[in-house]
Amino acid sequence: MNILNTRFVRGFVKMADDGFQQGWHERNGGNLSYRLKEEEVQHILPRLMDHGTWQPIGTSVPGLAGEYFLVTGSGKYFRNVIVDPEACIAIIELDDKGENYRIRWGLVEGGKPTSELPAHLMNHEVKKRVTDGKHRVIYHAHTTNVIALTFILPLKDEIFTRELWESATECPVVFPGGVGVVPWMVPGGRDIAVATSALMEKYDAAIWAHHGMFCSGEDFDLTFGLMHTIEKSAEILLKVYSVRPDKLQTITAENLRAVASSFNVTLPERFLYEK
Ligand code: 2HA
Ligand code: ZN
Repeated sequence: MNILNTRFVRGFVKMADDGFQQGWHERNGGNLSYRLKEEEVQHILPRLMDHGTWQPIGTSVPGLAGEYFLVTGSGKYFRNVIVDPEACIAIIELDDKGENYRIRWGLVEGGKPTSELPAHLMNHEVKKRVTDGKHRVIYHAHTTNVIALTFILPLKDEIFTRELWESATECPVVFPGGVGVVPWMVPGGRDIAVATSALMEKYDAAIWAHHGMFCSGEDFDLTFGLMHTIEKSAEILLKVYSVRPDKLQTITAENLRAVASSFNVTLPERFLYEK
């Protein structure tokens, strides 16, 4: 099957363009990865190249040994993914230890997978384990309003989660587990990957202070929707704080508990503290 016509490549390309249209991917900002299903790999196997050389991932992900991923390319622009996917994205295969990768398709003009490959793969490894293989998408975007909030709110999971839940009624239903926050760190390496994947044990979203956000999900719609919901909530909150230093009224802890019981979600008590 022509790889460009597969459902997962089309979904990936659409999501990259959706993110660009939102303004979250200036220049080469952001990156996206998808863990292929076994049957998707089987379908495209005859179209993959077999001569790529093995390269170190920069970390070790034994839980993903032998898996295939569709990833954006390092230095490639989200803006161009829809125009020329074969030049901007790649399918990579991991070796049997989860320590090296090789390119099996894409990046036809050269290049390598996203500079955040360690963070993507370490997040995938955690999410594959804790969701029993359900989560397949990891998405990193430079979400403007979330980034702005990291300059004005304390960098604590409890505070970001509560403030974001309070800013739009559907938030506690969309991310009942809350959001984690990684303090400012150098991007692109193993350290920030370790810090982010530790948060992915309990959250589906992790904010990188002064940089952006990582989201994880089962498919493209859910993962994009999570990023979109959190960023919109941050936009509302920032607008509120731009008009006045405090809120005249808000969604209270009691209101949040009522939403949780009505929508059958459990909100961890540590986010429902008295103010
Ligand atoms: O440039 O977003 O975090 C890609 C990135 C690095
Ligand atoms: Zn980034």
